Amino acid sequence: MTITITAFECSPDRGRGLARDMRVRWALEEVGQPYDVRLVSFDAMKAPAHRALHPFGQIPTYEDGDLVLFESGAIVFHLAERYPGLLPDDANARARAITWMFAALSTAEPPIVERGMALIVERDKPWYEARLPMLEARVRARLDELSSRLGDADWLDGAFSAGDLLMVTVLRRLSALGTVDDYPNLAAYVARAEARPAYQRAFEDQLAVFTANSPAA
Ligand code: GTB
Repeated sequence: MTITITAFECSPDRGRGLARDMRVRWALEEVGQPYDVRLVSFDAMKAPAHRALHPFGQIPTYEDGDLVLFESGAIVFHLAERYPGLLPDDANARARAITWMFAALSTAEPPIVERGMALIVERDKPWYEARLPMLEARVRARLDELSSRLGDADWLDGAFSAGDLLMVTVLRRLSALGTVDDYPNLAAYVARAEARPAYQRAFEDQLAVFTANSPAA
């Protein structure tokens, strides 16, 4: 049975690998599992057939035989548990890597997404300029802390793990703003992850979807 995930038919990120199917594609490449991608339109995402897979009508989803999952973090965790390559064998190191997965999604990602969403949906609102310094400060507080912890290490806790995979996808959400460039060790951390062959395969695959389906192609 081939694993099938869902992704945007035409991603609003224009192939920059920022939509959350990217982290699932990358994890699948890291663990060496082949997969199919079912592309969905915004309308299809909200239709009953897709909502049966994803209660919130979003991408990505994951299907493997009888197993249906949603939430990119849960999918990456499932892959990391089922296949070798994304979590250490040592029990304590594994627990720490899982901690970094949660840190990426529940501590680092919220202020970064909030900052990005403000740019997209609030830029023309009267409160945008007043709110911006607070949103920026929240993002930078997290980046200061993450940068301090990473120091000059390659990865967050020993070998590359699912924690790094998720953290890098979160940091990449800031790429249009250039904020991470103010933190040389975090910029190098993201570049190190992006140089991984598994990342590059995943990135090229999602970009190929955008290129094929965009009107300019
Ligand atoms: N918590 C869920 C998860 O991690 O899986 C969040 C899933 C989610 O937000 N999915 C988005 C979606 O389906 C796509 S990734 N949105 C459609 C909808 O809710 O109706 C979010 C995303 C969208 C666009 C960009 N971008 O353009 O840069 C980046 C990320």
